Amino acid sequence: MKMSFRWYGNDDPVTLTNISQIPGMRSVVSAVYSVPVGEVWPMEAILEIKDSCEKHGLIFDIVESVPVHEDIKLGKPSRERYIENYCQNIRNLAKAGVKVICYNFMPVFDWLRSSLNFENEDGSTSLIYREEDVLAMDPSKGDLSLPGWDSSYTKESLGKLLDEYKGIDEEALWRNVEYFLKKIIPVCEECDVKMAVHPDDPPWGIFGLPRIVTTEENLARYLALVDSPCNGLTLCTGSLGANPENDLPRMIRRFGAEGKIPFMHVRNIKYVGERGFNETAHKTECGSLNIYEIMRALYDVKFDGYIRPDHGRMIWGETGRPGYGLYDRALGAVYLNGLWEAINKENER
Ligand SMILES: [Mn+2]
Repeated sequence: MKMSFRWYGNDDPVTLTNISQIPGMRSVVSAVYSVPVGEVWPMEAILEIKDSCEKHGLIFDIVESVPVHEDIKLGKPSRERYIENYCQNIRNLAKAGVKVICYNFMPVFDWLRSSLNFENEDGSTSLIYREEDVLAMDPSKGDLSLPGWDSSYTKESLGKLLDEYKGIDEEALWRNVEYFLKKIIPVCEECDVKMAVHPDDPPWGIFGLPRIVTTEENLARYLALVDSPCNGLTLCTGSLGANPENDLPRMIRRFGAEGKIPFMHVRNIKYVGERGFNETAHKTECGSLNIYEIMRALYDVKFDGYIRPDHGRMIWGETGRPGYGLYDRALGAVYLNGLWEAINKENER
C-alpha cells in the first residue's frame, strides 16, 4: 500500500513541506491546473511538479485528475481531437514517471454538496449533502449556486450544455465511455499507466443527468468494457458509500482480487436521513462506514496500489480549501497507516 496525499500545487495553502512531515507519506497526488480541460499539459509543467516533490523527498507518480472533455462524454465528432490530446497527456505523464491516472465520467457536475462548511457540535466544519436542498435548485434556469460549483460556466453555457445532454441517457453514456476507453487503454498499455475511474458522487443520477459509475454491478460492467489491467477503479469509499446498499468491503474483495483497484480514496460519512450525509473524521466510530473492515479487505487482497485519505473536516481553526485542509487529512493518513500496521502485525504472528 502506497500512502499518498492530494496537493493542489503552489497555490495550495498546504505545502509540500507540510505533506513531507506526515509520518508514512510516500506519494503526492496532483495535476496541472493551469491548462483548460481537453488541452495537452506542457511537459515542463509536469516536470516542475515532479521536481518540487522530489526536493521534499516525495514522489509524483499519481495524477488526479486528467479531466475528460464534455464532448467526449456527449460523443460529439469533436471528441476525436480531445481523445488525441488525452492520449498525449497519458504519454507525457508516463514519461515523467506517473503510474496511475484518476479521472471521472460524470456529466456536467463533478461532486455535489449542499454545504461546504456545516458546523459540527465540536466546532469543526464538514462538507454535507442534503438531496432536498440540491433539488430545490433548477440549473436549467441558471438557478444554481452550489458550493464548489465551477463558476466558469455562465448561465447560458450551462443551459446549452444541459440541453445537449437531453439526448444522452445512461445507455448512450455507456457507449461514449466505451468508445473513449477503447482509444485510450491501448495507449496506457504501451506506456504502463493505469487508468482509475472515480465513482460518481453522489452515486445516483441528478438533475436528469445520467450517471453510471455508481454500483457494484455497474463497476463490473465498466471494467468489462475493456478488459485490461490498465482499466481500473479509484474506489472511493465516501462516494460509493453514500448509497448504503453499496457493500464496500465486498467490492474491494471482488475488484481488488482481480487487480483492478490501482487507487483507493478512504473517508467516512454519516448517514442523515434518506439521501443525505455528513462527511466525518476517518475513524470508524465517527461515521456510518466501517473503515476497519475496508482496510481488512484491502489487506486480504494484498492491496499494493495507492491510497489517500480523502476529504477531512476543518479543525483547529484551519482555513483553506474545504475538504482539503492539512490537519484532518493528516490524522486520516496516520489512522489508515495504524490500522494497516495492526492488521499486518496480527497476521505475521
Ligand atoms: Mn474520492
